[in-house]
Parts: sequence; structure tokens; C-alpha cells
Amino acid sequence: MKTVARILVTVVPMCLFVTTVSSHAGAVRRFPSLIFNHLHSSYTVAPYEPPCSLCHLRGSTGSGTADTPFALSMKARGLSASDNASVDTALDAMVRDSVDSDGDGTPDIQEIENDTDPNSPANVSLSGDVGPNAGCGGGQKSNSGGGAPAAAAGLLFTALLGAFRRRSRSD
Ligand SMILES: [Ca+2]
Ligand SMILES: [Ca+2]
Repeated sequence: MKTVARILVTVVPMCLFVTTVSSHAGAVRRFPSLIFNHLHSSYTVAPYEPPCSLCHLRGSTGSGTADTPFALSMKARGLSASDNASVDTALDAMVRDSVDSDGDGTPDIQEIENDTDPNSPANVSLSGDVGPNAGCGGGQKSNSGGGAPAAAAGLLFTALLGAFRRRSRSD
């Protein structure tokens, strides 16, 4: 029974860690509402939640796919997928620097207010691009952020189960 207790003491904290990491990976799903809330409350702009395409190209909204000019400008000003507060910090820096990511002469934040695309010099609507139905972080690569920790947990559990069985036989 000591072996079982040792394994439980090892497995439970690891599962809690993996669960924490997995839930943390979903933080990006809240970015559109965070962008809306900050721009609306601090600058009285953006009467809508921006679509996922503001930061993600081609409907890929999983981890590591925020690569539009706007997203790169935000990252250059401190945006981090694992830090919700970095959205406000980066937006403030975007306003301060009058960033014009697509070089069409209109700053990004002004484009969001105007409902034009800060990633395109063409005259296209930003809010008209609804993006993936499941929302940012819910696209075709959406599970990659939580999938890796879940797969690691599965491998860890299998390895520990094998060790437990080997020890049970030898006890
Ligand atoms: Ca622009
Ligand atoms: Ca534009």
C-alpha cells in the first residue's frame, strides 16, 4: 500500500499542474472582449468586439497563429498570450505611438473605431469578418494550446500506471 500512496502523492500534484496549464492556455479566447472593454472604457471607441481576424490570419486561431500586422504591433508593445493585462498595456502603447500597421495613413485604433481593417490598406470592414464560429482560440488549431498538456498528462499517466503495475508485481 505504501507504493500506491507514493504514486498518488506523485500523480495528484502533476494532474493539478497540467489542469492549471490547460486552463491558462485558453486565456486568449477573452482577448476580443478585453480589447473591446479597454478601448470602450478608456478611449470611448470600438462599440463592438473585434473579430478574431484582427489578430489571426486565415481562420487559424490556435496558439502561435496571431500574426497579422496588428497582432505583431501589439506583441512588439508587450502583448503576451498568457497575460490578459498585457492587452491594456499594448493598446495604450498603440494609441501613444499612433501605430499604423498597414501603412494606409490611419492609425490602427482609429481604424477599429471606423470599422476598417487595420491589417489592410483596402477599404474593407473589420466587423464584417466574423471569423471562426467557435471564436478566437476555437478555430481549427484551437485545441493545440490545451492539447499538448493533455497529451503530456496522458503519457505521464500511462508511464506511472506501468510503473505501478511493475511495482505491484514485485511487491
Ligand atoms: Ca492603417
Ligand atoms: Ca486599413
